[in-house]
Amino acid sequence: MSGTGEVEFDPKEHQHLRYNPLKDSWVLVSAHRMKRPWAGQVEKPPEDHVPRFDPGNPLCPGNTRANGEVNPDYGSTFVFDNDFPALQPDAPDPGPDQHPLFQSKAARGVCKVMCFHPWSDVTLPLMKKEEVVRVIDKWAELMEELGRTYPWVQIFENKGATMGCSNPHPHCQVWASSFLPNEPALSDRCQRAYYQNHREPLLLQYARQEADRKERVVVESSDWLAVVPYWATWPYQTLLLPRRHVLRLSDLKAEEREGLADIMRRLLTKYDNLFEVSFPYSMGWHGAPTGPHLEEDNSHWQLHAHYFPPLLRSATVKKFMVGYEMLAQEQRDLTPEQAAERLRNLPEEHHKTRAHRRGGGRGGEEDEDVK
Ligand code: H2U
Repeated sequence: MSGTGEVEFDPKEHQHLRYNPLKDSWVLVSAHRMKRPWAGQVEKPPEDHVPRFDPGNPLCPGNTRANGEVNPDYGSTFVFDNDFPALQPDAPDPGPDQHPLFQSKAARGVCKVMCFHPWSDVTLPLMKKEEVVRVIDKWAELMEELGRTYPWVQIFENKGATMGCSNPHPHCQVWASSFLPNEPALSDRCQRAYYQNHREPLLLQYARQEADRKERVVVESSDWLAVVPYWATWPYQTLLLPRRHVLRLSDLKAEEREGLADIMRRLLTKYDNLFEVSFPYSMGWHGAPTGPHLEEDNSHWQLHAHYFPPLLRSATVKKFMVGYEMLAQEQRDLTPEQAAERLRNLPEEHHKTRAHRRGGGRGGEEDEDVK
């Protein structure tokens, strides 16, 4: 089947496929679907009033965790071993099974939880820049420490109940594994193949193209770039990456870490301002594999973070990745350019700070501390 040739193609009106070079897969873009009325599920808006300290919250300073350990009275970041780890260092090998349909392998590792801040009522965009730099330094430290032996260290943050986050305290998780998980393994293959064909890292060339084309840029600085990728699946998905060729978080220089803290705060402030809620998402870092791969040539890799936020139309209507996405392929409802434009045009002052400045904020003493 071919197009009629009479109507000029408009990505906002005409469905089409876009290629994701990091996953070697296609996404169906059908922006005209945003016009349909919504009578489906409505989420509960994210909790807006979180107490700064909750004596019952196991992530707060001085509180007792599930395993009976008492948290120190920490004043910055705090890392502890997950009391319910999905990966443990000493699991035995599953026995061999010669049948190709019943394959298994050993899986070992460690799972850590990292609190970003002693207060439960702040999130990264509401933290001071130097506090965010401390989070980045700790990420880099964990990456280096766990990456000495483990081939993959996944740093990820689930934010908001919509993304399965069980605790409002600002935190992320770090899982180090004895194997390269599916997503980074696919990304590794794709970046390697691109590098072999083009003699330049895929994401370095991509960042340069996006910086020139501008239409999908959300925020940028001399060192960093955040775009809604051309192949984005989630409505307001973004890709955050350095402009310089950097393999891993631990390779970032001090000034690049400061720049990262800045751009993260700008991006996440825009996210929160979009629907004036603490924006839920899952995010995580991808960089060159570690452990035994540290000695290999990983020039095809470029460090980057993926942000996958589920909200689509409002604070209460999210995108469902269900029927077609599960059984056929990923599909999105507004173009990445439309999403980028919306985010780009939002103010860089957090709506809570603005409300506080205008005297209409949450009120009370705590506003003193909204940065
Ligand atoms: P999530 O909200 O992203 O699920 O992270 C919270 C993690 O904290 C979760 O993995 C761990 C949970 O296992 N946790 C502990 O290790 N100890 C506790 O006492 C409570 C929560």
